[in-house]
Amino acid sequence: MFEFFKKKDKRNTEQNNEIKETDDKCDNENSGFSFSLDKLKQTVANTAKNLVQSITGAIETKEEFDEFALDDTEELLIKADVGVNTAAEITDKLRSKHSKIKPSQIREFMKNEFNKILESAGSEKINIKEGLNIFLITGVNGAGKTTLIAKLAYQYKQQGKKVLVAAADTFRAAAEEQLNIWSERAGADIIRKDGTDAAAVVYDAIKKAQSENYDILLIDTAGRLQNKHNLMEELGKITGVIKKLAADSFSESLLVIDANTGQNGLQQAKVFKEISNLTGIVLTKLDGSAKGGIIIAIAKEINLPVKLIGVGEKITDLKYFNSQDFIRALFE
Ligand SMILES: Nc1nc2c(ncn2[C@@H]2O[C@H](COP(=O)(O)OP(=O)(O)OP(=O)(O)O)[C@@H](O)[C@H]2O)c(=O)[nH]1
Ligand SMILES: [Mg+2]
Repeated sequence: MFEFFKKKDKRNTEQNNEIKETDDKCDNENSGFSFSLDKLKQTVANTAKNLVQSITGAIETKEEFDEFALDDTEELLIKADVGVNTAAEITDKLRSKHSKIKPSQIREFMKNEFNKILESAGSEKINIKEGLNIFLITGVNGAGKTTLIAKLAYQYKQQGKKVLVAAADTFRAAAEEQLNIWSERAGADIIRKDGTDAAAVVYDAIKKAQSENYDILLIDTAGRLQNKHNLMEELGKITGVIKKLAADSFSESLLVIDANTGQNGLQQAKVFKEISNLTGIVLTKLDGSAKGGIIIAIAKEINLPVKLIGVGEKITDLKYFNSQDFIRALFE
């Protein structure tokens, strides 16, 4: 067990070094939260292969939607990570006797279905207003929470905002150190308190943010899902403190999901939604992933919008998610 943590801490130290080297290479063309359609296309190329090309390639040439073609469609949708229920629902629409859709129209049909699903999941805009904005960042181990905080801190600092980071991952000593290095690089201030519980760190951070007029407070949390009871208790306490001290400033409760975890990500979203009043999802490591279909599953089955995507390890590799651009990048 201790070996595991030692290994993980060593991994984090290595990560810090890597970050130091790579984030010097910030390319201005790619800075800020926005993303060109071409770059998005490159990022989702593997997802497009898995979710669009493989399905259209197999189905388009069939004569009609008989049971074989319908089964194939459903299986391919499941393989592309849109979720079992979503795949069944989409296939049922094709099976319906009112459906006049021909296999040759599968591409247009999927495009419309995905569009409708993403639109129904709510606004993708990050909620930012005048005054203090608190972001609570949750997710399982290694999903990319600390990296996300660094990226957010950097972007908001670039916009001239006053940014404070709270190291409420008190579970692992190296986690605070990792956050410290990241925050320094982003130019943000950090609140850390060795040997206390996470809620106490959050309490101090909110007090400081309020009295010193910060614009943004980013709260990093521990990612232990192994013990759901502890996690619920800790996150419950943290959200309790935020609501008590600064309910009006609680702008975003974001769950970080690693795109490569596929259907596991859906389970994570279900558990965390119960605990921490989620307002949206951040999908990290979309770069190179073939499992971006999870965005459809999350929208349909958890009813939460993806708000941001992680597209690499550099500090500028965090982009707004826009479902219309996502659909265009997949289908055009
Ligand atoms: N390629 C890629 N790597 C990423 C992205 N976001 C994070 N990572 C990498 O994922 C690894 C884990 O990131 P962390 O930010 O430490 O994850 P965490 O959720 O804070 O992990 P714990 O604190 O252990 O729970 C690091 O090596 C990051 O560089 C991304 O968008 N793309
Ligand atoms: Mg972390």
